[in-house]
Amino acid sequence: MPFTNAPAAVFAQQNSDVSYACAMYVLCCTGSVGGAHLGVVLHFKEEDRMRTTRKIATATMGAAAMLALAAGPALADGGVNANLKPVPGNGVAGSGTAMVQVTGTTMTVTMAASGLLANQPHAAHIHFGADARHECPTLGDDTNKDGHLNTTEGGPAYGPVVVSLTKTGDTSAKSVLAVDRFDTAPGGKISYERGSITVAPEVATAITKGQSVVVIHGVDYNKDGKYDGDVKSDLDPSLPTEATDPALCGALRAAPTGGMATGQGGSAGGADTAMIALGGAALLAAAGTGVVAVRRRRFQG
Ligand SMILES: [Cu+2]
Repeated sequence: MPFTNAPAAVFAQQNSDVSYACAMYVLCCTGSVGGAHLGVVLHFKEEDRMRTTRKIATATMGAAAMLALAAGPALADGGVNANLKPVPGNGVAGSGTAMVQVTGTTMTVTMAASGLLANQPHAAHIHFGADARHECPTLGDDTNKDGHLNTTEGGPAYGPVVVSLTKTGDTSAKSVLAVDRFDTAPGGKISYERGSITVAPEVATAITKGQSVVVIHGVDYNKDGKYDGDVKSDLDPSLPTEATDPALCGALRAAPTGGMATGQGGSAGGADTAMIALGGAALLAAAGTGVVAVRRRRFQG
């Protein structure tokens, strides 16, 4: 006994890997001590292993839970942006960008555009309708076939007004044509920023989900530098249709940079979380299999 135990004791002192020393001890003692002792050592090892596995599984599931919690608020808060492009048929050679940062039911809107009719009020809105296509209209929406798209014809694409991007005062749909409070595009350019715009929770959710559309209105079909013509506005018959027809349009989608992934990236994040959760389950399953295998060996042996 002293002869066989001595190397194991020395080895244990030299080695911080206790489990390896323990295995060495088992090897050294198997012959002299017998099967009973080996069974006890294996039992301890099995308990260690189960404890370690439980710790790993708990840590993994904890991480998954934390990721799930982190993913929760990201659905309510987030940034979306849009490239504003000419509405087909409406003769505007312009472009622009819009960004909306949503925090709860409050948001900040930043917008820049150029190529608009200069020095005339341009109504601008965020449109959303649950039944809309959440996109900009095409000439396929020109139901009266006059070659232009008025605001109503664009409705199936972008839905009704949910936010009026006024410079001052009310920002609700009530201000849809508050022409004295919209940007007048000096030099054909709009540079707009407004914070603390509040919306209904369902609107905030729709915007962060990438379902809303920015529309800047006001065109000049006859290129005479003003809103005029015989055709009346579909929104307000006291105005010419030039004053309200959509000029630039862009769907607000999840921002490609700044914390939020693209629309598809967002769901990929959810998949990652699910995969980690699955990994935890797989680990638990594997641990279960291992424990069963050890037990079988013990009972068979
Ligand atoms: Cu609009």
